[in-house]
Amino acid sequence: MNIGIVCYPTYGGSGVVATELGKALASEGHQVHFITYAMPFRLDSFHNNVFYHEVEMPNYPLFEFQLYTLALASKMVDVIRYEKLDILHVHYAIPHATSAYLAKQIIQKEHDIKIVTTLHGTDITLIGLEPSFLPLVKFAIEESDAVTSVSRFLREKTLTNFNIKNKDIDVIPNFIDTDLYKPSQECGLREQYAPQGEKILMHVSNFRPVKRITDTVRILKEVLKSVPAKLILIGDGPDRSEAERLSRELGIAEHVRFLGKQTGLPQILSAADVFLLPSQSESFGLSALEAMSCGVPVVATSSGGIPEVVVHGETGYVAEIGDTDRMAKYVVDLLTNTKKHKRFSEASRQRAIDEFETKLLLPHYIALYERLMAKSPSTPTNGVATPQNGYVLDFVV
Ligand code: GMT
Repeated sequence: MNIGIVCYPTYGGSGVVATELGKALASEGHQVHFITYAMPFRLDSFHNNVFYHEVEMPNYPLFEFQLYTLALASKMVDVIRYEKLDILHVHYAIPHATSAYLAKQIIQKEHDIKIVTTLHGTDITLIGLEPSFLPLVKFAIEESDAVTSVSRFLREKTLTNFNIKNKDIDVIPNFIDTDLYKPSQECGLREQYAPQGEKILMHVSNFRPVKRITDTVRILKEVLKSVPAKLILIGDGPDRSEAERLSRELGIAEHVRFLGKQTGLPQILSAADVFLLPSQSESFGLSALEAMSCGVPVVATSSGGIPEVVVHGETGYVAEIGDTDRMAKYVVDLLTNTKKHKRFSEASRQRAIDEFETKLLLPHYIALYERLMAKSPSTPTNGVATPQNGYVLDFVV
């Protein structure tokens, strides 16, 4: 199949999922065309069957605000037309699903493109609910040929928040390459930051308010009352300076290390004893899954889809949002009970393999694409390309 993938290229879960999906599809022989404004950060090397189309943003003095939604729609039309896309899969509804709708309208007389929208999180739970976006998000969801969400929680939220009645939403959870994300020789991090054998708490995110990263500092403060420990924070974003300030105010700055954005996450995660995810809202929690796959138990909030990933009392613990004392108790419990920690670590790894391995979940996306193509009036039944409105479609069996 020829598949277009649209995503945010920056440090964030939806871009990671979209890029890993594209790479996995390409390795199965599909032609994958990424359409976005910058190279997705996980597309850092050459991959067969992967192409990248950059959205150009014209500078014009009259436009006080950038018109990305429109520039993206035009680029979509180009790629659909000249790369003969079968499927256009957009990740994160705003504004990608709207651009895709526009592109489909523009090209529909010559080409029957199928639009798949994957909902990831705050497009539904936060920013999508703003009056400036809500009607557009609802419309784009209803007009997509297929919609997927990354958790059951997000599916329910979408149906209720947007009052959607007649649309099936397939739940396809986030996935992980467990051969890449596995317990491994760590990268020397423990030696450098915990030389006295201190335990390591870790958190990875883009430090937006929704992640409540200051709660990781509060948890560490409590944990330090009973266990020598260090907190390693990976990533960057708006709440970093507040977390730095809080760690100084609480007198524990020497136990907190901010490493900024990093690559080589599997090795970094392998150095952790416990992963923290104290989010206010989390539709899935890909970073928790990455930690679990590396054999690191997770202590998190019970918000959103996290309990679909972290099994309380088996692969980690969940607590109420903001209950840092309870989360600290859970952390201490894991850090002071070697047998339990080992059991949780093994169960975490096993759950990643059994439930979320890429090889298990990729076929769900492929089946969805095939289902849509089978519905297409232009899809031939004999594997031979058919002209439609003077336009020849590629058909790959
Ligand atoms: O929804 C967001 O805030 C953006 C998105 C991203 O690009 O980081 O994150 C969401 O998508 C991830 C991948 O599906 C999920 O694992 C995250 O839980 C989700 N974030 C939130 O719901 C806050």
